[in-house]
Amino acid sequence: MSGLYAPGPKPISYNMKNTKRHLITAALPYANGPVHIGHLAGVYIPADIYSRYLRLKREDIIFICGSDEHGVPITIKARQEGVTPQQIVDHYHQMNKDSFERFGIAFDIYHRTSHPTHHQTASEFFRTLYDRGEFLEKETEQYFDEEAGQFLADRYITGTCPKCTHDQAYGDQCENCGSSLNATDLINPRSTISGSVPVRRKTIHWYLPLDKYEGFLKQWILEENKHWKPNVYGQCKSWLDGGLEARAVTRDLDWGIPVPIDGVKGKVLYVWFDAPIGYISATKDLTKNWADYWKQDDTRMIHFIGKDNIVFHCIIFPVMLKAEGSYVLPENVPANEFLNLENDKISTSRNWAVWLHEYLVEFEGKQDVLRYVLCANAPEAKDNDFTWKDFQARNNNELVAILGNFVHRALVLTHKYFNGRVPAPENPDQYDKEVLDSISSYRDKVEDNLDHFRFREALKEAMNLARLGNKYLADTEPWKHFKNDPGRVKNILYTALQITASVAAIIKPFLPFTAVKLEGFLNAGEIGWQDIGNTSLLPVGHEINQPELLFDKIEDVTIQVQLDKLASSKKLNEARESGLPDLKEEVSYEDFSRMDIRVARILAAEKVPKTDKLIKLDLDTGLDKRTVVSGIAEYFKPEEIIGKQVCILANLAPRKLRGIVSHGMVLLAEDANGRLVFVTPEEITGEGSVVL
Ligand code: B3M
Ligand code: ZN
Repeated sequence: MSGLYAPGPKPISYNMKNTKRHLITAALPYANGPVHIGHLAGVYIPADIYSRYLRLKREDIIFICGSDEHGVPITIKARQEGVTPQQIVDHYHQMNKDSFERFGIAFDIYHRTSHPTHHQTASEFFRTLYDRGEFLEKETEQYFDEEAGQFLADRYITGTCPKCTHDQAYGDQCENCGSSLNATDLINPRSTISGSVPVRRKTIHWYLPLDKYEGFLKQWILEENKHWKPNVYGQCKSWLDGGLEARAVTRDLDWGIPVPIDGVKGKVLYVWFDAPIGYISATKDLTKNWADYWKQDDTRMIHFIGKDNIVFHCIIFPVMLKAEGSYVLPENVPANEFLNLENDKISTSRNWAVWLHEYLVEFEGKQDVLRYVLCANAPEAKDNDFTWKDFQARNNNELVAILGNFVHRALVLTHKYFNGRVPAPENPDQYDKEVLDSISSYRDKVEDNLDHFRFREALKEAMNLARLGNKYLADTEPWKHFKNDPGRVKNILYTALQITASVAAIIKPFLPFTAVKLEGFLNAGEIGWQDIGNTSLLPVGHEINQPELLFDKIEDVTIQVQLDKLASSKKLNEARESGLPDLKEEVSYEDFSRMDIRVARILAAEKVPKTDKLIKLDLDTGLDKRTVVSGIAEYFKPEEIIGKQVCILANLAPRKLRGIVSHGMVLLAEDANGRLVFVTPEEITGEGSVVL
């Protein structure tokens, strides 16, 4: 079973029933970092479950995603790493695409917004609105970093949020209260490039007049979309109650889609203008029938997103689509809240996360365990917490003890008593019949929950079918009856095997890898969604394969490794907060060995006149006598250090300090508060001893 991938996307356009076609989108992750469990629980797992479910029902559905490759977060990352933005997006696009695929997130296409199709689609979209006079052209004053010589848009600027006073709000959004902001709203703005206080400069931009669409939005959301999730509806309502303003949809940046107006240079489309158009571009590159999905009224467009994206998908993008006029609007936007990790906010910069690409290596073959835990624990109505202990408990007590145990017992007993062949039921009793009759009701409950985006409940109902099987075997105890009543055991295993076959289908949207394995054990080909509840799915005499374990127990040591990893992130974060600098970049042994570090004795010491910090030292290095100037006067009195042995970097190129030539450098240890002590040999040793 190694190298097993989830069943991939099925060919599109089944169109078997005459129902709506579904256009399912999942937020395009920024290609500036890897995907973590917060993204998965919030967006990709529910979106994938939903898409798989619709495919299983043979609906006409496409599932769209891709990398968001523009915007300031990308350029900031590139600047930090000293590479080009294109190198950053190439790296993370490939990484995230691979991780999603290996994790069984079965997109029909994973596109990217640096793709020419997208540049063209987004430019045309802008141009249509521009030509129609939809935008306001305004000259305003924007913040400009004089040191960096550039305008500061979005994440290039931070300051205090005017709404909630959070002091790390960005120029486009406050992540604390979710408000969407203009850079000029920030209190105490600072440049994130140079740290300097920016000045204002005049610049021209194009604005989308959201205020003009307030009436439309109020009618469409507040009246016609009352069925949206309360968290989504509530956020939209508070936006609309607060009143909308025109929003700039262009920026003074050099990374992005150039503003398609003649004579305009150095300006690009705002990332949140182009990114959602990425859904359209992706569809174009997926199918030549793309317009059916985007422009026909019988399309059901569903956006899966996290709560920080609500305003963009419920207000701004719909206004863009409405203004353009030929596109459908979303039918629903089932946004989730946030997932925390071990009681703390997931954070990339603090390395407080479980990264998907690492999980896939460290928990090879256990994709479904994480899929299960993140769905069972999804932040559907409120923020929720992921803990490794809960991960372990859900694996051991639910996947192993309920699902795995039931399936294993049913299959192993069939091999033991009936040579792996489905036995013929003989006079089934009331209990057998009731159990078989109830199977289809589990499908109904799963469907009802999935239809309403209640993924946790849906998963619970799917697991309840395995629970039913487990309870049935525990109640009927076939292992006790085989000797005296083999006919009874035939009924029991016949029933248990039929449940198992339905289990294989009902878990498909949630646990696709496990479903494939289970189908393999049952040797019955693909079991369809409509087959759930069919009480003769495995015909009498059908031969099943030898089963393996579906799940194995996760031991404490495995969990401890993960907890230790988080503990080291915590320690590092605390060290940083206390003022200790980060570790420097790795050096080779050759680099290190070029440093000539020696033990020397201080022969004489005196303060350098007219300075606060400098002391002039005369040293005996064993090889020579020399002068070194050191910035230690705040911590040591010259007369107290004469005679001491210290370590020095002896081959540092001479430097002139206050007119004195310093030949080398005394080594000092500086703590988080800036206090200095000498690095000295632990015992007296010969001058000139080499530090290795
Ligand atoms: N890249 C923001 C995010 O990853 C953004 C989503 C775009 S969806 C069109 O949260
Ligand atoms: Zn705020």
